[in-house]
Formats: sequence, structure tokens, C-alpha cells
Amino acid sequence: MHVIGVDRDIFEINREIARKNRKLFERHNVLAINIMGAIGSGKTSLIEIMHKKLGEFKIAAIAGDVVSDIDSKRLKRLTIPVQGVNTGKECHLDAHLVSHALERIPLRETDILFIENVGNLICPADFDLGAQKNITIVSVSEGDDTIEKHPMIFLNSDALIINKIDIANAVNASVEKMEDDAKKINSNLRIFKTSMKTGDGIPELVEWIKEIKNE
Ligand SMILES: Nc1nc2c(ncn2[C@@H]2O[C@H](COP(=O)(O)OP(=O)(O)OP(=O)(O)O)[C@@H](O)[C@H]2O)c(=O)[nH]1
Ligand SMILES: [Mg+2]
Repeated sequence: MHVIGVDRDIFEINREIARKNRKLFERHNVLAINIMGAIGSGKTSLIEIMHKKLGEFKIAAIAGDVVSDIDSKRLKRLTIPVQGVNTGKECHLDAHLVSHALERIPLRETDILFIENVGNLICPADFDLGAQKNITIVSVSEGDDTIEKHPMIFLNSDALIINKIDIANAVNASVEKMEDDAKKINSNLRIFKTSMKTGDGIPELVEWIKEIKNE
């Protein structure tokens, strides 16, 4: 069937461009982190906090969104290099879009590049961007069954952040259940339980990012 052929081509082309992006990151000694996650789970907040906590590193960001520039404007307030990318109708970034965004990021003056993907737990999983690490964020407010409902993205992730633990009781969510579900899907996942409001779990996350930067 033609449809299958076209799909395969799209993924193959994406993988090829992702390989080029990865080589570019390696050549400039940039650690690129693809941040995937549900809508409103805390992706932009994560970049804001990491910028504050990783002061010894030069940070840059790519902010992916369907149509708006709200997140890129928010991140520009950090006075770091930021490139917004609108995907139009697409629900994910792809390697080609990222490669164009990279033309506007000063990689020579960047240590860590955060790439905020479009908010959802489905489409971003299929598109390698060339980033060395993939992080997925969910928050307790999506419901504590959100991980078992969307298993695929966790197979393609190096780390999981379970965020907004400060409101877990208020939304009747079990953080332990979410952690157990994730471990069943991918036993290699690094799991961080955080609150970007109170700062819980943030030091562990900062340490992990420093470790992977030095790998
Ligand atoms: N209570 C609480 N609120 C949080 C936490 N982290 C983020 N928020 C709030 O949740 C809302 C969404 O956070 P963002 O960082 O914009 O989430 P996002 O994933 O970037 O959202 P989209 O880009 O729209 O998908 C904001 O109002 C944040 O202040 C947290 O740990 N606890
Ligand atoms: Mg955002």
C-alpha cells in the first residue's frame, strides 16, 4: 500500500536529518534535551528553573508551539537565545523544523539547548530530533492514569518528570502509582518527582543534567 511507503519515507527522512542535528550538537559540544510532555505539565517552567539553577552553563532554547509565540516570549525574558517554532497543524516538532531553528541559535556559545516540544503525549514520541536526551513531563493534574494510557512516549524517553506533586492530594492523584506504571513500561527511566512551585525534586534533576552534560 502506498500509504505505508510514504509513512516509512517520512520517518526515514526525519531520522536522517536527526542524525545531522546530532552531529552538529556533538561538533559544538552542546547537550540538547528534547522536552516532551502533556499540555500545561510544566515544560516551559522546567526551562525557566533550569536556567536559574544551571548558572554556570550557557543555556539556549527552542520553543515549539502550534501557533502562538507565548512560550518563546516568556523564555526570551530570561535573556537567553530563544527560537520559536510554529508547527501549524502538526502536533509535534520534527528534525527538519529543528534544523532550521538551529540556524538562529549560536551553538558555539551554547552548553545546553532545551527544546520544548508541542504539548501532548502522543505524536512527539515518533520523531527523533537529534537531541542526546529525551525527557517527558507529566503532572498529577492530568490524572494518575495518564502514564498507563500513553505508554509509547516513555519507551523513547531517558527521564520522566512527575510534576506538580504539591497538588497531588488536591487532585486525588497517587504519585506512587504513576511511578510504578512508568517503571513497568521502561525500567531504565530516570524518574524525578518534582514541584516547580516548591522546588521539591529540583536538586536531583539539576544533578542529573550536570552528570549527562559531563558524560
Ligand atoms: N502547582 C503547580 N503548578 C505548576 C507547577 N509547574 C508548573 N505549574 C503551573 O502550571 C501552568 C503550566 O505550566 P507551563 O510551564 O506553562 O506548562 P507547559 O507544559 O509549558 O504548557 P504548554 O506549553 O502550554 O503545553 C503554569 O501556570 C505554571 O505556573 C508545579 O510544580 N506545581
Ligand atoms: Mg510551554
